[in-house]
Amino acid sequence: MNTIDLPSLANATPTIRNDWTREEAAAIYHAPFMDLIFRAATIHRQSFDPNKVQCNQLLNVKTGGCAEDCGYCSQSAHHDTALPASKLMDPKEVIEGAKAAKAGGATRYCMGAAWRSPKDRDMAPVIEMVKGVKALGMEACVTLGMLSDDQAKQLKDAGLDYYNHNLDTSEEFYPSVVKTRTYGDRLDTLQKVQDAGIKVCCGGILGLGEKPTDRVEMLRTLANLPKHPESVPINMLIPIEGTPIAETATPVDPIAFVRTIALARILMPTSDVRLAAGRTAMSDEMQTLCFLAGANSIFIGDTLLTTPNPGENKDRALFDRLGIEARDDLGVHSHG
Ligand code: SAM
Ligand code: DTB
Ligand code: SF4
Repeated sequence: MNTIDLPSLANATPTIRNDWTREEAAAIYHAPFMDLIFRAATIHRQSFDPNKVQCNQLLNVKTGGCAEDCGYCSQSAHHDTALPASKLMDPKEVIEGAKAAKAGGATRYCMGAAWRSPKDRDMAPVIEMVKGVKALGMEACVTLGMLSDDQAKQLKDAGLDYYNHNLDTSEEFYPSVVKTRTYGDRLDTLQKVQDAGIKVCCGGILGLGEKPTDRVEMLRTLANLPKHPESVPINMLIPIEGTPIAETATPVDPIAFVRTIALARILMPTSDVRLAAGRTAMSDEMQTLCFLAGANSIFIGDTLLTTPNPGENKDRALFDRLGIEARDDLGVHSHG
């Protein structure tokens, strides 16, 4: 018996809603798997070419020593993870990294700094990085922690396209994951970023010990924001020795992971849904189901921030098996 509405293939207009109820979102997540995937794949095709995947590359521009206590993170100063802390990188080196990423097929360069929030003196070098990436014709994304309105405006003026700031899980479960800030702090920064006119990249992690309801509620919170985040990364926990969550976490059921991707696609039909961290531990078949369920974006390259990623050869082989191509957001090929 179908428990969710199956969309007509003829209906080519996605419906954008910001009023999803708990019950509606939960019913979609728990629907019979075949119905769920069919609905998500149909909605995916209304806005996207299902054979194209958007490619991002990450660089950690400031590693470790972070004042926040996120229970999953290798970079928190609260955990003993054997990751040496380093200073903010020289913008010139960062721009060299972006050039290499562009040559490797990335259209967006995402720069992460392990900060609770940037200090005012950090803004000039970060702005130089953003301008350098933009000068290469790439999209620029940064993730720097909490921002003030003025810092958001400075980043917008520098040409920043996206700001990444994840909710990670539900409001209810959040205090079990992070104690040094609140869900409200997170929502505040998201609002500042949206107000400054920067696109929002916001998603979460599965595998923290959360319940299915926490996954559903996180996505419902994102979908019920005044404006959907343009980019929604869904990470699978990479267990890091020395972090509290790695000690208690149990592996995520791949089918439940795919359900979460499908729910993100259905609730936010025109957003890019990213199959983010954790792909080294996923089979090709699991990643394929994620693409079928509406994931249309990945991180490419050998490393994420501090952990390994599948790398170019593996991803090229997977794309070839599936007939998937990198999405040409920069119009490189159309200009010959
Ligand atoms: N410091 C910034 C912040 O927290 O907003 C940005 C960097 S933080 C590393 C970005 C995101 O990476 C986190 O919100 C989380 O979703 C993801 N992440 C961090 N460590 C992870 C891990 N071990 N496994 C999977 N995802 C992880
Ligand atoms: C996101 O959601 N995932 C990325 C990016 N946004 C910044 C980071 C993944 C980090 C994985 C763990 C690591 O490499 O340290
Ligand atoms: Fe710091 Fe971000 Fe890691 Fe949290 S996830 S400890 S804020 S770097």
